[in-house]
Amino acid sequence: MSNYYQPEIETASLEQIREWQNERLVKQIRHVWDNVPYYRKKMEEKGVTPDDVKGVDDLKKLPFITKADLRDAYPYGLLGAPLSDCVRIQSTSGTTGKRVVAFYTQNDIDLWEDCCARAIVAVGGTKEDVCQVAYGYGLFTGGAGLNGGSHKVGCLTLPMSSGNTERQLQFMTDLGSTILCCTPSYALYLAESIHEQGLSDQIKLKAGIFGAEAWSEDMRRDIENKLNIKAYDIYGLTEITGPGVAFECEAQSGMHINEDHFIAEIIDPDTCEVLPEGSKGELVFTCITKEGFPMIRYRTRDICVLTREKCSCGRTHIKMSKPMGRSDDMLIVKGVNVFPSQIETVLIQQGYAANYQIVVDRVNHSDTLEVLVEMTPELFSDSLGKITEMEKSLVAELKTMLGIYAKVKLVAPKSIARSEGKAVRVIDKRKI
Ligand code: DLL
Repeated sequence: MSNYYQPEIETASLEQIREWQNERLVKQIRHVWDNVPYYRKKMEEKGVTPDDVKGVDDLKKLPFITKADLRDAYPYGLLGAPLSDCVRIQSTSGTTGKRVVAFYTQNDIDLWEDCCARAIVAVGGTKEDVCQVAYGYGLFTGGAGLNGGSHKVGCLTLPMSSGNTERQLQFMTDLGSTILCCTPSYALYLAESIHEQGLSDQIKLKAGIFGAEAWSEDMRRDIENKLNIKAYDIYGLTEITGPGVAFECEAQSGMHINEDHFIAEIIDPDTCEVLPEGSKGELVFTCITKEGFPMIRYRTRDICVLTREKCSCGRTHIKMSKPMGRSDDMLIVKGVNVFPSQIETVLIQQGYAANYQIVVDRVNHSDTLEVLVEMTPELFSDSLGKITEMEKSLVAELKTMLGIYAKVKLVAPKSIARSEGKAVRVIDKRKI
């Protein structure tokens, strides 16, 4: 068993976890008060001083940090360590507004890579594995995080980055990759390409670590069947480190949050009230060990549920559900809340792959919803003369799921533009 299964940490008692969190939180709050004027000002505005924070129970007294704060403080206003102690930046993949730039000291990189190493070990990774990292490298955190984690576990690491599918498949077959790390949409794309090229017999993959975008349980099953592997979820965000903030274990029922580094809360996104365990709401993180970019009560906008139920893997750290959407990009179409994951569920249940694009527009003051759905090659070759019928059937299923009419257009396999990184699922023309 690798060093990066850390039972003394990962299976610690709740009392022990709280003790670490209390001690580290108090230290972190004192540190930002003394060293980060932006935080001090926010705390002063709320009438809180470090003396008011004695442990996790006092977290709720502290102000939240949002993306708007990151924009205000861009680029250096939230630095928690001297710039000369920072050794790296990473940045978000967002296309609008200013990018988020996060700073890392060497300790930050170490703890981040430890978290990713834990994720790899949790899917059965050891130094005998060949780990193909097909997340983007560069400013995006996916490649860097899993690459570092893979090194720490001692896997043979293939730093492929995303894209160049031919090369991915060549290395995967020639070097016998056993673990694949990439976005779930790219995993599906690779699976389709493997199938088309008749390479299934030459693939040695046993597990995949997929995250960075929303994917449903149906999509998990689809990937598992197509690649004949176990598919595990991994969650994270640039502001908090990157991938590895939380990861799935063999139980595949929620992701353990690395609670020795991050304290998680769930709040009501409208009232900001802290909700009890088991409630659905917005996830908020506080970094208690990070130095360069120590986020305090950062509002992720991701909607999920936290549970501290006993896990069959033995880990005691609290679990988060798959994000069920975002408090800010949930679509409201004709007054109805629409989550892309609902549409995905219908498509997969109807035998389509999760390759789709949702286009929302406003015509004559009324919202329109259109779903472009890529056919699988099998459906495509079988579809002659049946397209209208197939589209009608999807319209009916979507109406049942969403409660509103969505126009459906079936398109040829691989005709929806793919970034080969994160899939562009939604085009909301009303905002342009
Ligand atoms: O996506 C970090 C990452 C890389 C996670 C590789 C997992 C694997 P950002 O680009 O900053 O960071 O985007 C963060 O992506 O707030 C979520 O909305 C979404 N997200 C990340 N992981 C998942 C997941 C990386 N497993 C934003 N399921 C987050 C659903 C996810 N959404």
